[in-house]
Amino acid sequence: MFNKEFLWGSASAAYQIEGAARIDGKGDSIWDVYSHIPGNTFKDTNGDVAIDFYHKYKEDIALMKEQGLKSYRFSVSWPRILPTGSGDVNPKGIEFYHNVIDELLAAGVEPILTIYHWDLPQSLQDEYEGWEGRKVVEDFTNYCRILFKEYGNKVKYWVTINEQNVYTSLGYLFDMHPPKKRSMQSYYTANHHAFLANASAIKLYKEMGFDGMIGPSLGLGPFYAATSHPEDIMAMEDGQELGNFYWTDIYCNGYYSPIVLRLIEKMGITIDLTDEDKELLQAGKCNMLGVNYYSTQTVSKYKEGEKLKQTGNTVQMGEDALSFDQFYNSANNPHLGTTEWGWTIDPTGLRVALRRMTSRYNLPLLITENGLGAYDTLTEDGQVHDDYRIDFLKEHFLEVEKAIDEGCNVLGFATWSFQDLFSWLNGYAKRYGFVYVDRDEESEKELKRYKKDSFYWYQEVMKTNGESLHDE
Ligand code: BGP
Repeated sequence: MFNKEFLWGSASAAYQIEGAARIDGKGDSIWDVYSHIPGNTFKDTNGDVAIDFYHKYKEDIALMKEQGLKSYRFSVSWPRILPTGSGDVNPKGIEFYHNVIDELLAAGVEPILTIYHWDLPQSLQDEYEGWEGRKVVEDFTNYCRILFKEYGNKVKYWVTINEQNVYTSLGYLFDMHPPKKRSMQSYYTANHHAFLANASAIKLYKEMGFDGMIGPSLGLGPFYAATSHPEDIMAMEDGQELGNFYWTDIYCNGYYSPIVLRLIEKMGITIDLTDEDKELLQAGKCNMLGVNYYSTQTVSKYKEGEKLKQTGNTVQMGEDALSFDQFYNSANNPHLGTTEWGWTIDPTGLRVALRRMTSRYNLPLLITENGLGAYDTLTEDGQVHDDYRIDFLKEHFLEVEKAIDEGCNVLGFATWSFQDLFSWLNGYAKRYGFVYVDRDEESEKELKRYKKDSFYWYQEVMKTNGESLHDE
């Protein structure tokens, strides 16, 4: 059973929806620059216009109200608030998010604000290599101070950093996101600074006297072992340590686990972990963990010549992308099907994720992303029959209900996404929304919105607080 306060919701991110990339004083983010370099994104698409939420937010929020959405997770663009990352504030940026938040509140939709969803100000990348520079901790904290001061009395749910694991992996190991590097050392350095920035933000939030829920969202893919062979079980253990607990232990316990520290050291990596850092990590523990869940990861012990090629995005990683082969290797899971983009579909994996997090940390969990990326077809009479999306979400919701019944404290579920939006590496072809946005890679057309079948289905789920999930 879902309790009456359950935050049924949906999510998005600034760069993927806002557009208005270069107006009203906004500075460039690393994505504004990166997506304009040919070859970096699918069909060289970018978020210059995206779905123009910047101008259409009232229309979109009216649709949220019509659907009965209880919460909406969106992110603030750092360079819209601070065009050069630090220094002068852009009043138009501040005003825009006040407008969005006020509109949401007036529509009865609880705002869930993500502070950082990958659009770092380009100036900070230029000045000190972005996340690789320690100064990012100070600049991020300063940016947070502005947001807390402006919006802290209106917003009760804060996601500090979105999927630190994903943007650092894609940006520093796989060479698929900015800054398009391939360096294990850079990866761990950038992560260390992101941990400090996250902790510093949470510490500040508490110091400023706010009592809302705050924490990061991890891209949480629980690890499975390919077989019951003890060597595969050890591969899974290493996978969990390096691929899940590395992040969650620091966020929730406030320290690096000794196993992770040792595994990192074995790779010849040094982390500049000072006594002050240790204190900060302790002082900045989250009081809620955001869970972005798409699929599980099956691993086995690496054997020469059996390296499984990673799939999953239209833009593929290079053959020589860095990996954790010495500890574990991706394996196929014969029990699971995949999406049209090769992501395994595993609703039970979400329950596994919630259970593992609860038994390890016993913290409130907020599902901040989950959804199905698919090709949708708009019919001549303006409909989208996305029964596959309904099936996907229904299965995941039912597993969450079981996890709650088994003792997990789940605050809400934000599906990815409310509207169709720009997919970082897949242009506009891979759609996730309840609302179809009529545009493609070639043309923005009129960016008209259409309600999909899933829009009405989710409306009923929310209206009945999940009861309708059990209808035949
Ligand atoms: C998550 C990101 C989102 C979103 C989602 C779907 O990792 O936090 O921003 O993009 O994945 O990913 P994709 O668009 O690649 O299918």
